[in-house]
Amino acid sequence: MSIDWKRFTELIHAHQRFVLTSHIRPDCDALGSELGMAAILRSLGKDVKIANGHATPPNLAFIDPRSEIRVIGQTITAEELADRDLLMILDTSAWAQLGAMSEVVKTTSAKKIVLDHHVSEDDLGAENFKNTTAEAAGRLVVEAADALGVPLTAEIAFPLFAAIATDTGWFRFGSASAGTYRMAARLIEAGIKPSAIYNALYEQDTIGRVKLRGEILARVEALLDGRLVHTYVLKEDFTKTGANAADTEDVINMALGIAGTQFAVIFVEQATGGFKLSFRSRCAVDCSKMAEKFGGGGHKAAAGAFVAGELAEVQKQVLDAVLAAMQ
Ligand SMILES: [Mn+2]
Repeated sequence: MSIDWKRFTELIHAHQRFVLTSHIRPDCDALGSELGMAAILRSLGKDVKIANGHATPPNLAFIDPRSEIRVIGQTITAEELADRDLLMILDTSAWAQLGAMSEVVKTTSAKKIVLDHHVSEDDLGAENFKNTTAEAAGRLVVEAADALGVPLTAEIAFPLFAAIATDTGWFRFGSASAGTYRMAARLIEAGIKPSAIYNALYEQDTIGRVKLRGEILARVEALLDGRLVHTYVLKEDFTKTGANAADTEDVINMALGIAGTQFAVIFVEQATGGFKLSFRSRCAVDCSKMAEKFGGGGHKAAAGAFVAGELAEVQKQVLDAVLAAMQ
């Protein structure tokens, strides 16, 4: 699906007061696309506000150094958006993803447009500018700048580089094409430093998190000639390392980095007892089906559940079920 940029630019030129929004649980593509688009529109003399359904998570605050992004009902009201004549939805086209902004989207008298790369059947009452083959919404914002004849400045390029870099897993997913690298090169030429963005995104661990990761990785065990790996975290590990429960996220993905691994399980002891399980799969075994056996759920490639009991018994129960599914 290709975008009619002529129509898009007509709509931009025909309006003056913009509000940009994106999805809840905002990621770097959502936030970066909003900030990049805001800078582009301001360079055309437009009045731009940004309002989301959820606050920017603290680990992504670096992308918005002037705290331009507001949260509806918290740092901006619906009344303050009443004078907007164009509402642009970026990086989503699903009602369920708009959170508290869905009420504004439903009731606004502004012209509505969607600029997105996701597949969705929802009718937001907007004119759609979608390219579901784009690796990131950030790409579409760069294309919008080109269509509008706006030169890329460092202010425009910084959030858009972060958007494209993160949606492609720092340019390593299958979605990262030669065109992605060419676009990244243009953004770098506009005056941004990828190393600073990488540092802000991926080099912000606490010492506690690194130590906790060490404990978890030291306990990795392999079964079925390495096709199945598992490890665990105990309550006392958190006190010992000073890490918190959220710091166990991603360690399971490191276990999947072992050559030959097809399925990984981590057992995380909960403060009130019992274990939270996380499953990761890159084989035919469906994580969501495995999680459902234990009252949990998720997706094919990643899922979770909770099982009460002591470590040894929980491990046996869960690993027996995984082994049976993998043999
Ligand atoms: Mn995206």
